[in-house]
Amino acid sequence: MSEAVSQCVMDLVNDDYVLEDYQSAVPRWCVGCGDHGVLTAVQRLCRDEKLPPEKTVFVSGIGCSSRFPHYMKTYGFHGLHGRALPVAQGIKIKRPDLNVFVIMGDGDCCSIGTAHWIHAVRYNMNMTAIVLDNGIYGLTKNQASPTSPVGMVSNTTPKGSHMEPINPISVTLGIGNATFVAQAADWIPDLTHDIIQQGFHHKGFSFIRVLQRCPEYLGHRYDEWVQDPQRMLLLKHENGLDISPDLGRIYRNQEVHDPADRNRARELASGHDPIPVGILYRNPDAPCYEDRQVPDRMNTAEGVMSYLETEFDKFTIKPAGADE
Ligand SMILES: Cc1ncc(C[n+]2csc(CCOP(=O)(O)OP(=O)(O)O)c2C)c(N)n1
Ligand code: SF4
Repeated sequence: MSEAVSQCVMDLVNDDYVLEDYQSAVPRWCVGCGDHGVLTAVQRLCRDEKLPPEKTVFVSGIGCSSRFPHYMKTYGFHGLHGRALPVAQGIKIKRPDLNVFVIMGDGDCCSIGTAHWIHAVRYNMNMTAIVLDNGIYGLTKNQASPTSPVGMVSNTTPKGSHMEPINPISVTLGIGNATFVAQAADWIPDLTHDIIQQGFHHKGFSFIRVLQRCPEYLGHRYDEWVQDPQRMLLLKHENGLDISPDLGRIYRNQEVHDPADRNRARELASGHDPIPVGILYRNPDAPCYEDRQVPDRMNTAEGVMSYLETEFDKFTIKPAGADE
């Protein structure tokens, strides 16, 4: 059977996927951890988009949230704390055909991984980065992170955190090359699914912050917003999210926001109450880093030979007058 025919047969066989095709190990997160809902939203997205598991890779650092790749029946790379993004970039540059997702905690992305975060936004490679922001170091059992709220008592802030947290979406919007910035909340799973889906379809680097509950160490952080849906501000637009009637009945506080409007996105991002959720900013026209690359001639034996010959030629001692 020719390669083209066998690929065609594979495509037919894999035409329909079910959730089980993406479910792997049983998650070991605490009961009530917000990561569970995000995992399900992402597995639904993979099914809805019919992503071939063998063409999909989840990359993470270290943290509770970074266990994510273990729970996906796709390729995965559970790397080093703070280093998920450069690993994902390496994968994408060599295998642009893969669907690349990056999962980070707030410590992972906004503390030790900050330099990689800024530059990944700048490179604008085509991948979907999700930050599960619980405002705490969960895996290492309760240390303050850069997104911890003022006053939060933890092992490293026994008298309460006194520093203002950084706002990951405001920071990302401040980077000139940002092309997709969104915010979701784990307790609105349908919306989280839709936002990540839009990020997946964006050609470029999608940065999605998910407000995530950590009942173990910061249990009541979002209680007021969970209990009062009107304190969430849903952003909708014909070029953004379409809010379903069911969701709209519960979350009536909505704003029509054009994701092309970066200035309004910045204002919205700094809002804490109500908390904005949806697509804050999108620029679909910026070039991706990988599209700017010239074809890599070092990928083939002929390419390597021709490169070496060019280089060796520079050192060839030519007989006098040979250049004339
Ligand atoms: C280089 C390095 N520094 C520190 C650690 C210890 N460490 C592991 S996970 C973690 C923080 C986890 O917090 P976060 O990234 O917010 O993820 P969460 O566990 O809350 O999901 C730290 C400090 C490490 N593994 N490697
Ligand atoms: S410690 Fe917090 S973030 Fe980690 S699994 Fe438990 S609830 Fe989730």
